[in-house]
Amino acid sequence: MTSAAHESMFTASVHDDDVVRVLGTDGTLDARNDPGLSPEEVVHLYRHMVLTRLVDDRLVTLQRQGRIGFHIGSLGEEAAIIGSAYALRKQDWLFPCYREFGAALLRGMPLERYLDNMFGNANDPVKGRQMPDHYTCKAAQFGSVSSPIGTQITQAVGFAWAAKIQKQDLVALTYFGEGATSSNEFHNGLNFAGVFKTPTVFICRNNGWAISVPTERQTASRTFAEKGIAYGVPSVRVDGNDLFAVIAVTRDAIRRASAGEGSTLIEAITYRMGGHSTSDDPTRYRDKSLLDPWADRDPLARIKRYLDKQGWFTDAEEQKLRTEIDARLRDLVEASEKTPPPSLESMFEDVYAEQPWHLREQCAELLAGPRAPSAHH
Ligand SMILES: Cc1ncc(C[n+]2csc(CCOP(=O)(O)OP(=O)(O)O)c2C)c(N)n1
Repeated sequence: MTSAAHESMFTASVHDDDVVRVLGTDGTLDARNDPGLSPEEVVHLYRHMVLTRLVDDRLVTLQRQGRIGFHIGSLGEEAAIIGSAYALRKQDWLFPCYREFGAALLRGMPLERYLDNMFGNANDPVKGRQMPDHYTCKAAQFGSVSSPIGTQITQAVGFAWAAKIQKQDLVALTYFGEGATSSNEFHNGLNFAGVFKTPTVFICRNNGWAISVPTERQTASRTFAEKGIAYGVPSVRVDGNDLFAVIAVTRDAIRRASAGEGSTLIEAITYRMGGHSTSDDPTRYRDKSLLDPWADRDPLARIKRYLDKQGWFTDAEEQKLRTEIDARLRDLVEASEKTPPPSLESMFEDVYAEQPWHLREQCAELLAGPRAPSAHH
C-alpha cells in the first residue's frame, strides 16, 4: 500500500472506448477488476443506495408541496457517489459539490441533521444561514457543500497539500460535474496537484449535463479524463453506474495518493436522470428519449440484478426495506419540520470569540424590534 513503485492498474483509460467496467447490465461480473466485496458489503451498499433514492423522492415531493425551498438530487448517479465514498479510508476527507448527500450519510452524517438542513431549523448544522442542501459534517470528514462551481476543487488540493507537508497519510477526494472542468478552479487545482503531487482524488461526475448545457457544448476534448493528462495527472474513465468499478478505481487512486504518487482524475460516466434541481424543468431542453438507453444502466437495478443472481437480497427484503425507510422518513421529516428556526441571536454567533460592542448593540436592537408572527408559535 505504501510502496512508491505502486503502478495504477487503470491509468491508461482516457479515451472513448476505454472505460473500466466490472458489473454487466445483466448482473454478471467481470472478475478482472472486481474489488472483491463480501455479500454483506454489497447488501449494505445497495440498502444505502435505496435509502438515497427514497430520500431524493421524498425531498422532491416536499419541495413540490412548498414545505422546503429547494433540493438538488442524485437520481441515477448513486453508484458514482456512494462507490467512491465507500472506497475512502476513515482518515480521508471529502470535499463535495452539491449532489453528494448519499456520501455524507454513508460517512456517518445523521439523516436527522441532513433533514434539519433541508428545513433550515435550529438543529441545522449551518444554522439556517444557507439554502437547503448546503450542509457540512465535520464528524464525517465531509467539508461544506460548494455551489459556486469548482471552488471545492482548489479547497481539496490545498487540504491535501497541507496533509502532505505535515506527513499525514490522508487523501482529499473532491466531487464535481463535467461542467466544472471549464472552470478556473479545475485548471488551478489540477495544475497544482500535478506539480506538487498532492494526495487528491478528483471525481468528475460526467452526468451529461450542466443544467441545460450538454457535454458536446462543454468541451471539444474527446473525453474529460484526457484533460488530466495535460496536467500530468493520471486519469481514468470508469462506468459511473457500476458500483464495483467505481470502488475499484477509487481504491486504486487512494493507494497511489497514499504511496506519495500524487493525484488521479476519475471521469465517472453516468447520467443525470432528473432535473438539475427542483428549480429546473429539463423537458424544456432535453428530449425524453435521451433517457431510454440509461434506464437499462440504472445503478440500483444493476446491483439488484446481481443480488438476485447471487440470492443475497430477496424481493421481500427489498419491500421491507422500502417500507422501513418510508416510515423512518415520515417520522424524521415531521420532527425536522416541527423544530423551530434558529434563534435570532444565533445570527451574531461564530465570527468573534468575544462579541464586539457594536454587534451586541445590534443584536439587542433586533431582539427588541417588531416581529412577524412565526409559523412555529
Ligand atoms: C461560478 C458559478 N457559475 C454559475 C453557477 C450556476 N450553476 C449552478 S450548477 C451549474 C451547472 C454545473 O454543472 P456540472 O458542473 O456539470 O455539475 P452537475 O450539476 O451536472 O452535477 C451552474 C452553471 C454557479 N453555481 N457557480
